[in-house]
Order: sequence, then structure tokens, then C-alpha cells
Amino acid sequence: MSIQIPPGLTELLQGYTVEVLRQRPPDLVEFAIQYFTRLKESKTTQDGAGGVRSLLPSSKGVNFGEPMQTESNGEDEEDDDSDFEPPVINRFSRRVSVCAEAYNPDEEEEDTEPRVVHPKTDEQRLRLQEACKDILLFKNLDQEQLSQVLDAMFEKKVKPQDHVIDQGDDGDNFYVVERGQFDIFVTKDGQTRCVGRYDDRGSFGELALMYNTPRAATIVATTDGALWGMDRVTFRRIILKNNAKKRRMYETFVESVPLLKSLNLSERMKIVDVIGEKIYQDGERIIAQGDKAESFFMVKSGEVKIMMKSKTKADQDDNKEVEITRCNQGQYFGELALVTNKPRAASAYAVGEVKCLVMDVQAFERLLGPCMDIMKRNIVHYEEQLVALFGSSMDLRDPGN
Ligand code: 1OR
Ligand code: 1OR
Repeated sequence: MSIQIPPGLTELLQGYTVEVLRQRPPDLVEFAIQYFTRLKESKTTQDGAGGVRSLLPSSKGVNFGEPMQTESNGEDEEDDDSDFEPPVINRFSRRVSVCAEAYNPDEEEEDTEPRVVHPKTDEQRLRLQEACKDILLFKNLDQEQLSQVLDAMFEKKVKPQDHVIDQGDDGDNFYVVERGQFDIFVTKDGQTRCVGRYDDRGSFGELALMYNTPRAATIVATTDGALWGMDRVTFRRIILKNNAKKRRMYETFVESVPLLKSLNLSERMKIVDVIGEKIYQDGERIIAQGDKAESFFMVKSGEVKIMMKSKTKADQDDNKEVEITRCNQGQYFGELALVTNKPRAASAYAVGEVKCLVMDVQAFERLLGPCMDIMKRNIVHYEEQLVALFGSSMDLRDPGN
């Protein structure tokens, strides 16, 4: 008796097996549900009413000048979704975006492609280094990768009302803000809302390049400004490769963080993709009470001391701080100011060497929505402690008190 294997079954199971081997998920059944759901979604997108997105380069992109060398845009390349690789059933029908450079981050083969290099003056390079020093996506790069990134970046000046990115477009570049203000607009159900702003710092445009998705937001300059751009090919070659490493490094840690327990695997991996590791030495101040808040922290290792300015008159005169709590491995801090949209309510200091995983405010809002209830419950708890410690008159939402 001959057994008929249905067409596509082998590829389907092979694709799943390869993903399991690459990502080593802790729960094979949960991973299978996510994997096949996403596979179905990606097929529906291609077959659905929206059809295949334009295969022609977007004409909206601004021309920033030609690099000295560019990488080839091979025709038989396939898109991927960061580390998520559904099996290639028909590699051409899967192609949903023009900018779909093939890249398998796990391939360790020698990289012989020509590099993108935009020559810079010493003055430009110094400005570029300064603008990039706090960029979280660059934090885990080694020296060689960082210098390739800096070589590939190009300067772009903007004027008020310039659209740097338009929601729905294909992704061309990733941007680092050197100076200027940029509003973030998101259109949903026909309604456009301003959901945030970059103010003289930060970076944007990584999502479309990481996940091969259309641009998720529109970014408009509201002042004169300066940006540093990185082309899609360099971004994917260096940042995606590094993200595959980050997923392996932080997967177990992120699973152990109680706050993130309610997230599924793919949501947790999206967090890993955008976090950067920062190391602080003993006594170093991580955040300062009263400062504007830009990031959220999870303690990867070591201990963090949270201190608040004392409320007694004599202590206030010497700017004395009192310790209110400590955070250890797996705990988080720095959420309060992001949730309340107020300055930092307390300061945080490293006790011994501390490693933190840091997320910017935009990623916090985008990815931690499902954890908001837990954070809000803890904030109520802070308020109760505050009353117990300092009496009733202080309001956490007014840390300048
Ligand atoms: P991109 O390549 O999709 C637009 O191009 C960029 O805007 C995007 O990458 C992010 O870098 C940036 N949701 C989606 N993208 C955002 C958001 C955002 N904020 C900044 N970007 N949200 C706002 C969070 C404050 C969520 C809105 C519901
Ligand atoms: P942030 O963004 O305001 C300081 O920056 C962080 O310290 C804050 O977020 C919290 O993550 C963290 N009150 C205020 N902030 C606290 C507290 C706290 N504990 C930790 N943080 N408590 C009440 C003060 C008497 C809690 C005491 C156990």
C-alpha cells in the first residue's frame, strides 16, 4: 500500500522544525500555535484583497546622495521577518516588499559584500559619534560592527514640515536624531493622532527594516533638524545579525521577568529586539529625580538603590536623599514617569556593577501595553508607601515637591 504525502506537508513541517532548532522555544506547542498562526496570516496578506504591495521602489523617498559603494539587491532574495522564517513554499509569491534583501542572521559565513561607506569630515564624525552614543540598538555591537555602522551613516538635514517617513511606505532607512523635534503620527481607522515626539535625541524607522512591514507611523519634523540615516541593507546585515545573538542571550532572562509573564513568546522577542544593555559602575547614577524620562529599565544583574529627596526641612537644605527601596535581578524601575508623563519621582544608583536592559519610551508604549495593569497596581502600592513614609501631603505625580 502506498502512502500519499500531501503536497506541501514536508516543507511545512521542515519549516517549523528549522524554526524550533533556531529559536529553541521552551514551549513547543505554544510556539507551534504562534508559528502556524503567523504563517497563515502571512499567506492571507499575500492572497487577500490588499494584494501584493508595490514591487517598485517608493518614489517618496528623499534622495540623500549616492554612497561610494552599494550592495547588490539580488533578484532571488526573499524577505524574512527578523528571526521568524515561515517555510518558503513559493519564494516569489511570498515577496511582499520591494526591499526584501535576503539575510539569514544565523549564517556565520564570511561576509564579502562591499560595504556602504559615506566619507565624513572629522567634525561630522564627532557629531555622529555623539548622536549615536545612547542609541540602544547599537549598544550590543562590537567595535568592528559599530565602525561599519558609523561608516555607512549619512547626514540628512530637515526643515519644519518635512516628512521623513510616511506610514504605509516601504522601509528604506533607519534614522538617528542628532537635533530637532519630530512628531510621530499614527493613522488608525481613518483617524490620525500624534502619539509622541522625538526631542533632540532617539532613533526611529527600525520596525519596517526589522520585520519587513510597511512603515508603522509618519514622522514629521517640526523644527529645523539633523538626522543620521543608515540604509536598509547595512541595517539588516549588522543590526539583524546582532538581534539574532541578542535573542539567544536574553531569551531565558526575559522569560524570568515576572512583569513580562503575560506576554507571549513573539511579544517577548520583540522586546529583546529593541532593548540595549547598559553597564553601570558602583555608585553611578542611573536616573536622577526630577529629570525628564526617556527610558525604562530591567535589572539584568546586580542591585539598584532607589533614593528620594528627603522631605525634612534640614535635609532638603542639604539636598539629602533617603533610600526607599532596592531592585534586583528580574525587577524593573523607571516606569512611573513614563506612565504618569511626569519627571522622575526618585533617583536610581548602581550598588556594585549593574547590568540593565533598557527600552526607550516609544518601545515601552508600543510593547508593554499588556503589562500596564501590573505596573499600575504597583504604582498604587508606591503611593501607599509614600504616605506611610512621608505623610499624606506628597504626590508622586509631582516629584518636584
Ligand atoms: P517604522 O520603520 O515602522 C515608523 O517607521 C517609525 O516610527 C517606526 O519604525 C518606529 O521607529 C517609530 N508605533 C509604531 N512606530 C512607532 C511608534 C509607535 N512610535 C515611534 N515609532 N507607537 C507610539 C509609541 C509612542 C505606538 C502607536 C500606537
Ligand atoms: P520613575 O520613572 O519615577 C524613579 O523613576 C523610579 O523609582 C520610579 O519610576 C520607580 O520605578 C522607582 N516611589 C516612587 N518611585 C519608586 C518607588 C516609590 N519605588 C521604586 N520606585 N515608592 C514610594 C516612595 C516612598 C516605593 C517604596 C517601596
